[in-house]
Amino acid sequence: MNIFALTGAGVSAESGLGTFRDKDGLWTRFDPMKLATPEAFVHNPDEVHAFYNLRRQNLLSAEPNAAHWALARLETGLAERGGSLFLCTQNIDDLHERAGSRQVIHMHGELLKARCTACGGIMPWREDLGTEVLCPSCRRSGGMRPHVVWFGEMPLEMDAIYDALLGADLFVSIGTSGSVYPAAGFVSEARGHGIRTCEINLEPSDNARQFDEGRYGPAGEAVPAWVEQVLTS
Ligand code: BV8
Repeated sequence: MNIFALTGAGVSAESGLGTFRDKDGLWTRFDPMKLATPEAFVHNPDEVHAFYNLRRQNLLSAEPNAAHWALARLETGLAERGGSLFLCTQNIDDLHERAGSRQVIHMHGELLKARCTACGGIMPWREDLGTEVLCPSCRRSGGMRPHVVWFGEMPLEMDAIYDALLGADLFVSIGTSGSVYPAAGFVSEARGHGIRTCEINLEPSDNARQFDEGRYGPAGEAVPAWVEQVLTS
């Protein structure tokens, strides 16, 4: 069986990384239009850097949770049965990789990578970023930014994502509110191609009615239970 899994902030919530739209979520404390857009970076680079520096430091002290470990087991288990897991995450953390997932597509980029807007270089980055930081490749300053997709920017690897989505037997959406596009549109793409759909979330998302099946509860419990069922059925 070929499964396409889309994950969102809810899969990392039990690792202590904030979600965006929950009660005390990030976007309830910070304005995404002032911190997660290219315009914001041009007008307030120091504020944008401070926002991502804080999140990068939080990430370095976070650990994967049972949901991340279960998805890594699913990838191995499906491969052993001649199937595949295509893991597409909206998250910019590296918790899927740290739990052992080998194929992960970060459609909204990665917090532990930096990109130079002068030379286009992309590099691993674990320290704070700032306007004074020199690009290790071209040695210019002022152009280093988090390698993250902001609102209004093109998500990454969209061709590979749509190819995998339309070739899947099952589309499962895990820990996402279904409020950011184009990711929020994947479920209707899947349905339009007769692909079975399942939502695993703390509670029904805005898109819940578009799913054939819904499994609700904390990802750390609901995802391992679902993976166990897939691998033993
Ligand atoms: C783009 C990185 C053009 C930065 C983020 C229609 C079509 C196309 C575009 C648009 C459109 N309408 C509007 C747009 C523009 C915009 C958009 O969607 N705006 C929204 C606000 C309406 N989209 C864009 O700008 C995108 N780019 O469109 O380019 C294009 C179009 C088509 C094709 C190609 C190009 C770029 C969007 C990317 C923005 N960057 N993140 C950063 O992280 O700082 S978005 C940000 O929100 C996150 O990355 C995440 O991806 C996204 C969604 O958040 P969720 O992951 O769902 O988190 P949320 O808090 O919302 O929900 C958490 C869920 O978990 C909840 O349901 C909760 O119940 C659940 N939960 C909580 N705890 C648990 C749990 N579940 C299980 N267990 C728990 N313990």
